[in-house]
Amino acid sequence: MSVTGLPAGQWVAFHVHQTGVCDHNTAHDSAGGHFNPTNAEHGYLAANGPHAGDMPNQHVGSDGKLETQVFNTMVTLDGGDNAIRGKALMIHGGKDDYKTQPTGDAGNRQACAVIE
Ligand SMILES: [Cu+2]
Repeated sequence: MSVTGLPAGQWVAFHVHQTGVCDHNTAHDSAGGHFNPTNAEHGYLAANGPHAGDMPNQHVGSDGKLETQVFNTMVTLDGGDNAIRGKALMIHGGKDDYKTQPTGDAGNRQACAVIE
């Protein structure tokens, strides 16, 4: 994945959100909450977490560019309750603290894309 124009030089949260609708005019609220087919708590540090859509924070370069590969074993592309095709990938303006419910206190929604 390669994304440009992000908040430069900082950690940002990265999640799968449950609805594959990215509406920049409403700050991507259209994408709903985190993808969470097992009704878990949010975060790697939560006793009953994480959400299937939780993924590690990512670091954006000083040029505002993020290039990364993330392997999430809690989801599949197609088939089953944990399939994410048609859901949304979201990058936030702040980092995920891996424990605050239900969002990790990750800040606003900077970038959104539908998984095809
Ligand atoms: Cu998110």
